[in-house]
Amino acid sequence: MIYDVVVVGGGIAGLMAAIEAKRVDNSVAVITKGNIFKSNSAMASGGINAVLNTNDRTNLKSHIQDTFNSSKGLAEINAITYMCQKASHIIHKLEEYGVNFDKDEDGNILQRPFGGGSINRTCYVGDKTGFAITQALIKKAKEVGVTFLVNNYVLNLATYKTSISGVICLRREDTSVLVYPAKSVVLAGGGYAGIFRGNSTNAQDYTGDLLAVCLRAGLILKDMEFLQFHPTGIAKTNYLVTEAARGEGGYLINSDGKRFINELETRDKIAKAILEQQQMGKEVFIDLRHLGTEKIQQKLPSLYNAAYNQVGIDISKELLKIKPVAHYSMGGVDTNMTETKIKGLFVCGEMASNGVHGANRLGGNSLLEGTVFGELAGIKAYEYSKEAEFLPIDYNVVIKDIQNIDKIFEGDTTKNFNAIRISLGKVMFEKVGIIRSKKSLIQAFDYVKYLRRESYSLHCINKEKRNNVELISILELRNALEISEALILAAKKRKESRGAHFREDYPKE
Ligand code: MEZ
Repeated sequence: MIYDVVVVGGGIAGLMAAIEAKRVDNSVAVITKGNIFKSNSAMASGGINAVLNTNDRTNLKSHIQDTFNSSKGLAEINAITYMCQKASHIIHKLEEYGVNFDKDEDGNILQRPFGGGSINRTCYVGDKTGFAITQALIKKAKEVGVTFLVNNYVLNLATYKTSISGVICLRREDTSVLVYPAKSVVLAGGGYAGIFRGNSTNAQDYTGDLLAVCLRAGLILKDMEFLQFHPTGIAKTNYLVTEAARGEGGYLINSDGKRFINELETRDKIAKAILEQQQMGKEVFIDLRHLGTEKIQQKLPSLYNAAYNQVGIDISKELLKIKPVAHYSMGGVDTNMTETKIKGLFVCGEMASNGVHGANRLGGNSLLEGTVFGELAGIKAYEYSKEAEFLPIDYNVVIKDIQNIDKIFEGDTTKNFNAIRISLGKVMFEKVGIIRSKKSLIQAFDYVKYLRRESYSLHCINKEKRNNVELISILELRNALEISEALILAAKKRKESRGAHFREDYPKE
């Protein structure tokens, strides 16, 4: 099982990278932790930003400027410019791959308004854009001959001197530790918003595994304090109420029936405004009734069904109660246009901190960033692999991983990993959530340190080697605690308020 290029992650960034890296004469594999249809990319349902006419310099400039403004000055203009300039090319490539963007009668791609955007530039497929793109990319990846290695959990990277030599994985099916040697590797494993379990749109296992892997490999994590809270999740279930609902004209109202913010402000501002309403004892709702059944069925069919099926609300007739939910990590592995300081290792998508989002990502830019930088990572990984050799694997690291897993199987415990996972999510939301302070961060830090100690005394109660869910959960939890610590440390250090990071003890930017 040797591949020229190994890509880790089956979301849009990873799929795009794999498609680009695959040529007739090489081998490319995508490793995924679960099944291939499960990724957070589908979560970005409202659309993907692009200025479609590349000659339109004014609107291209405004996309760059809006992205930079939203980042609160922390983004890197070169990276943003690259992304915005590539947007039109990416949309046409996605169309070629089979993504059927909504169009008007003349065949022009429709674009809806999104928060923080000075013009309508969000292209969409109803309210399931991320899902539609992911499906098309999976199909394309299969067509071009990418191999999918599903249910493989990455434990660590194998490096030789200053270069990548492969990826060390746990095969879930039988708990064996495997090494996948590769000439180059792309990591695109998503972010860490799932740590805020109970208050996150992310699946519960999106807790920053690969960031912890990178940290152990000596890479730097950057901007970890910037965690985006999406203003609107269904209050009871955390299901994402897409920003498209506000883009299409939905209102946010409180329990007095009053609107309290411009619904097309950036996400950081809206999330904070909602929290303030809640702190005043008010409930917050999204009101879509005035849009009418026809428009809702046409533009927001998935939301209509989800609200009805999950909480019994008919959004064309009733208000839907919402709350802000952890959605996206702006922080991640420090990269320079996908490159890292480990030669042959490229990082892209949500797990990368590549300078395009800064302190607050613009809605609709996540699918764009994932596809643009996924494409770039794939090209670079291919080019690197063309010139590179397979390098030796350091089996000391592999043996350590095997011993670590043996230890988790040996011994017994009365402690429950799930209870720790839930209390981590609760503490992170309460103390490191939308509003933070020195006091709350110190409390969270002490608690996370305590949980980290506890996590090292966890063992599998179930000793079965086939598909042991408990084992993966313990490994994930340890990574999540490490990443939580990084987030809290960064939040403690940033003694100011900026974008998604609000310190009540340092309210000024
Ligand atoms: O970019 C996103 O996160 C997105 C499009 C989400 C949404 O509300 O649909």
